[in-house]
Amino acid sequence: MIRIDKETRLYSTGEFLYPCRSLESKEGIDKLGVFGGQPAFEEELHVGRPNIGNRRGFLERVNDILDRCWLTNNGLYVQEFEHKISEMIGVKHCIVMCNATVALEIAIRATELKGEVLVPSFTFVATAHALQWQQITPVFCDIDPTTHNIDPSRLNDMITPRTTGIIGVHLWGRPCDVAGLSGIAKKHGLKLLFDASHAFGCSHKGKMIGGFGDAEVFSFHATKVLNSFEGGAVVTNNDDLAAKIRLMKNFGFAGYDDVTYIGTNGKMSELSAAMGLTSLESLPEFINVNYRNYKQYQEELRNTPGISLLAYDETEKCNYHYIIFEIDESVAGISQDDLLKILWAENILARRYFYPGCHRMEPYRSYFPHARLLLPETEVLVNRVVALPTGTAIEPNDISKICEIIRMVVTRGILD
Ligand code: T4K
Repeated sequence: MIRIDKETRLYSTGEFLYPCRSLESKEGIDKLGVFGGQPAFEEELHVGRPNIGNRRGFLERVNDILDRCWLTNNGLYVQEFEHKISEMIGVKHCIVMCNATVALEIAIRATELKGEVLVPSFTFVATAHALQWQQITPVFCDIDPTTHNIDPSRLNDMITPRTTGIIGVHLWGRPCDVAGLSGIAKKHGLKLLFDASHAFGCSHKGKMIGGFGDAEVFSFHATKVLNSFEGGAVVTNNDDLAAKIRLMKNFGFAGYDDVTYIGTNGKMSELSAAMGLTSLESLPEFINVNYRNYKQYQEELRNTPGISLLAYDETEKCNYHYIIFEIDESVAGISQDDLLKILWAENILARRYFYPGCHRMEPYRSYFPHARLLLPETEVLVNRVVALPTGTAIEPNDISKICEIIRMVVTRGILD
């Protein structure tokens, strides 16, 4: 039920209470799902519905796997997937794995990180967990508010005798300041890894992401631009490191009875590799759709007060996989949280990635209760970022409807 109080100019429904510019401007607002209207979409729209490539091609590969009765352990499809990725990225070695979290853990172990490692807090929690899982302390560094990536200028003050490495995250597929991070790593003798989970198919200064630092890690999770159901990969140009990682992801086995390292089971199955190869064939098409969506969102949200869509550098290769905007509550007149409630009530399942920052998640919140004092930009950004639905499951009409709702909420009505 909507209640409109003419005296106070407040709209309210249950937990919502909004100052209203004028009652004349309410047209359409009372139709919103959050005020009891029909949701704009019958079915839920997700941020990252998986891209499904050529179904027939995939099923042929599945049949082939079953016919050959080779299901995992460095099968032919895994080898082909690795070869194709190396070729595409222009990197010497690609070792595919069961997911990016295990790939990160193995890359961290193989590069012998220990003690403390500098990471952004504004990332998916797997980046931090991959360290803590091995009793290595993630030391959270703030981000540059314009790039959303780790800010190299803050790192020097955070390096201690226990620091052994840096993990940069190419958030949203937008590259870190690679030169800045490499300079600091070199100066202090630190290892440099990149969590490139979002950045498959992206380039930096004309060079494909995957070839920077000591190693980089991709994710091929279902929700990523290229998916293998679950999956990930470490890519590196370092021969020794690659050999070690290859052993580690297979329990450390160098031969049938010969274990040379402590290892784990990080292997990718043939089924996943078949999906990965099928996705790879359709990658240009997926990226085209992402680009189309991005341009449409850009056009339709242009000049919406308090809403700034994150821009990609179109002179570089880019997968355009995340549609991200920042909301400035003081201009938009509505908070990130309330906007999300409105969108969810329309079945638009927008997300506030990566709220509230790793430093506010356990165990880090308990370990470092004052971490937020060193993370002012992260603290602001987690309350501003919203990810919108995109990918091949979203149609141009859907985008128009989503943008219409955002524009209506922000510009017409509910707020002072
Ligand atoms: N580093 C970074 C920077 C990362 O972003 C990630 C993963 C990693 C490391 C670790 O990579 P992996 O170990 O996962 O390979 C998702 C993904 O689960 C996660 O992989 C991803 N980052 C993160 C950014 O997003 P959520 O919180 O969105 O929940 P999830 O996976 O339940 O997906 C919800 C979305 O997808 C909705 O959009 C619903 C839809 N969905 C999901 C699946 C799995 C489908 O429609 N079909 C599906 O099969 O985490």
